[in-house]
Amino acid sequence: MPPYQRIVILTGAGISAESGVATFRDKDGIWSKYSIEDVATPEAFRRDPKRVHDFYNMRRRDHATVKPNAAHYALARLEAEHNGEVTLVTQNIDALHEQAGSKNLIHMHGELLKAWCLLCDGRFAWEADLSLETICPGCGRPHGLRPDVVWFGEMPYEMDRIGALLEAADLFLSIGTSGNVYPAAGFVALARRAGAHTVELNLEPSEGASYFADTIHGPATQVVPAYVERVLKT
Ligand code: BV8
Repeated sequence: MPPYQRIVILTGAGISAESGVATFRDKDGIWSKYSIEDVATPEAFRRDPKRVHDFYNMRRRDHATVKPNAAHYALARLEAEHNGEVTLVTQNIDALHEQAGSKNLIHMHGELLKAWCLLCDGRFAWEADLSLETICPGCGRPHGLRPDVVWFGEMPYEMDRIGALLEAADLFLSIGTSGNVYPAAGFVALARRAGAHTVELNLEPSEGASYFADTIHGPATQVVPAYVERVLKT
C-alpha cells in the first residue's frame, strides 16, 4: 500500500449504526417508518411544518442518548496521526464524528444539532425541540426556524470544495453508505477519474460497489479500525 497524501472519506448512516443511530434503508430503517415526501423535502415543511419539526425533534432527542463507536474514533485517529491530508465528508447529520475528535469535517447534508432562521439567515447550535413558535435567538421572531439539514431537492453544502478535494485525492474511502443518494453516490466516479485508489468499507455491497477498486465488507467497528491501522503503517 503506497503512502497516501490526500485522503477523502465519505461516510453514511452505516458508520453510526453500531452507536444505535437508525440507518435509512436497512430493515426497520427510517424510510420504512416515514416517507421522504412527508418529512424530508422543502415541500413537506411548507405543507406541514409541525410534522417535520416532530420528526427532527424525535431524532434530536434520540441523539442525546448515543455515543461515537470504534469506527468514528478510528477516523479521528487517522486524521490526527496520518502524515498527509485527511478530509471527512459525511452525509450524516449526527454529531458523532466531531464527538470522536474529527476536525477536518464537512457535513454535506447539514447538522441535526443546528437550526437555521429563514427570516434572518442566522444559524445556531440547537439541542432542544424546535417548533414554529420557537423565537429565533438572532432576530427575536417566531415562524422562521427550520432544522439546518439538506432535504431532498435541496443543494448539499460545500459541493465546490468537495469537488476540488475529489479531483486531488489519491485515496477515496466510502464507509457505511448504500450509494442510493446523489450527488454523494457519484463521488467514487469523480475520485476514480482523478486517479485515486477507491475502497468501499460497508456491511454488504452497496449500489455502487462495482465502481470501487477494492471492497471490504463487515461491521464498521471491525473493518474501519483495521483499515486505518493498515494506512497508518505505510
Ligand atoms: C440534489 C439529510 C439537486 C436529512 C439527506 C428529484 C428532485 C431533486 C433531486 C432528485 C430527484 N430525484 C433524485 C434526486 C436526487 C436526490 C436523490 O439522490 N434521491 C434518491 C433517493 C434517488 N438527491 C437530492 O435531492 C440531493 N439534492 O440532488 O439537489 C439540486 C440541484 C440544483 C439546485 C438545487 C438542488 C439532496 C440529498 C440529501 C437529502 N438529505 N439527509 C436527514 O438526514 O433527515 S439524505 C439521507 O440519505 C442521509 O443523509 C443519508 O446519509 C443519506 C444516504 O443514506 P445512507 O447514509 O447511505 O444510509 P442508508 O440507510 O441508505 O445505507 C446505510 C448503509 O450502511 C447500508 O449500505 C448498510 O449496508 C450499511 N450498514 C448498516 N450497518 C452497518 C453498515 N455498514 C457498516 N457497518 C454497519 N454496522
